[in-house]
Amino acid sequence: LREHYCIIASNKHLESTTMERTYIMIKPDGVQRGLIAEILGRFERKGLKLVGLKSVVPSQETAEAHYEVHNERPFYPGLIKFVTSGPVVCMAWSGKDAITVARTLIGSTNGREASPGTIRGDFGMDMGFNMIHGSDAAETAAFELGLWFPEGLMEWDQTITAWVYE
Ligand code: DAT
Ligand code: MG
Repeated sequence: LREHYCIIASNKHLESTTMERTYIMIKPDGVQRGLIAEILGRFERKGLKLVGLKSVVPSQETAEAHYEVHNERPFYPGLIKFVTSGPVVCMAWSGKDAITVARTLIGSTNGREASPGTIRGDFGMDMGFNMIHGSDAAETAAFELGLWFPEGLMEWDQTITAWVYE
């Protein structure tokens, strides 16, 4: 039985190597509106694991690097001004398919079109003021996590994991 248990335990360990990490950020409007705990709680209750958390006022350089893919778009200058205007909450969450799971919790970009039950669908009415950012792919997640958390992320065993994943 003990050997059997070890096989299950090591399979679980193997499976954990397919876990993803994603960069999530509560933007200045989410902070100003007092939605930090509400938003953070949704990720926490979902079963994702918090592996990075801090609050900063983003520098111009970090904001520009973060939104570089949009630098030709007409809304880019306003977006940079907005995201550097005050504190944001930087988070790293880990879990199976964490990138997609987080995007589903967040909802579509425009709050008026986002589904009820999503963060943007429940609290948002606009495109720019949509409260939260979530990485959209594995490559962008790796880039954004390195950009916002150059100090690295937390490694820890969460005891509830055994009750979150079968
Ligand atoms: P998302 O944040 O859903 O990944 P995105 O990557 O296309 O959306 O755009 C990044 C942010 O830029 C978005 O959260 C809000 C802003 N934005 C996007 N399109 C916009 C537009 N047409 N007008 C104003 N702001 C826009
Ligand atoms: Mg995006």
